[in-house]
Amino acid sequence: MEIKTYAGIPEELAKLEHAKIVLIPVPYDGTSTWQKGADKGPKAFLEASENMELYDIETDSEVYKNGIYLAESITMNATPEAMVDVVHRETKRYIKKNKFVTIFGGEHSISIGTIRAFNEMFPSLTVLHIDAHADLRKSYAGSSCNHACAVYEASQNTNLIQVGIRSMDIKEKSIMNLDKTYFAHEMAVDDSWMDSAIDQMTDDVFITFDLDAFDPSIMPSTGTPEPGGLLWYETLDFLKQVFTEKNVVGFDIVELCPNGIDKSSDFLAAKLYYKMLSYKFQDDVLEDEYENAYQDNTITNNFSKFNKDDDY
Ligand SMILES: [Mn+2]
Repeated sequence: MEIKTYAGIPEELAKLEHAKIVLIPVPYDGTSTWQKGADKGPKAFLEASENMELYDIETDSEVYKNGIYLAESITMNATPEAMVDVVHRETKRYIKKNKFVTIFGGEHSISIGTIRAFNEMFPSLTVLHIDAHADLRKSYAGSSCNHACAVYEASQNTNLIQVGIRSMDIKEKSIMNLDKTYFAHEMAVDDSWMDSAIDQMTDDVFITFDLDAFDPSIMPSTGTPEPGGLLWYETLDFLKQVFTEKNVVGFDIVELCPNGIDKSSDFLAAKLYYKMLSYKFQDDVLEDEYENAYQDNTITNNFSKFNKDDDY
């Protein structure tokens, strides 16, 4: 991948030692059942991010100034199990460095590795699973590391809360905890699901966000689009509450399956990622020494998506 820093941020802000945030791309698409292409997700996401303005109006912040380290992409694809092992190991390695670790897939099977890492590091973990699909199969197509099994392990050993679900196999009912499942058809007519879901969370929350949770009208670029999904502002409203009331310890975003014609989905994914970071760090005041160091730097000082000569 020719992209050197996340969103083209200055290199000083992209160094691992100073960055509070780590982004791990996982361009994996080994087990998807229908449309292929989630392996192209990270590249499309990073390209859209480069063309996004980095001041967030709503939080009045520039979260990239906390530093975002773009880790090397995880490209292991020998077997689904080998991929999950590497994702688990790398995610855990960066959590241990006290970074806020984020992962961009790739298909949803990568989350088996990310959740396993966070669950080992945070003893009473809630996994907030936002998705059109239940993903609760114990195994599928001969593997327990298939995308259809993304949160089976989490259902067994974390406090799993599922939001946006509108497609599943009848066999998954035996595994699903209905008290902690928010179905899309119920969410559409009653917005009390937000408070109810948050009430059921422990303090430490990991979010695994499958982009097909969104309505295909705003997010067509996913492998298995399902009608009746979440819209933009209700999703942000919910996420903002979760980030405000809980300690979100990390998140992954999966299943961007870009197409060559319509780029709007790539931009939605880029914006979603940046919004989630903005909510996470909105109350953090940047340390003076960082601010001062960067103010001395002419490159950073003039950093803008627009031409440096533009007047304001
Ligand atoms: Mn899904």
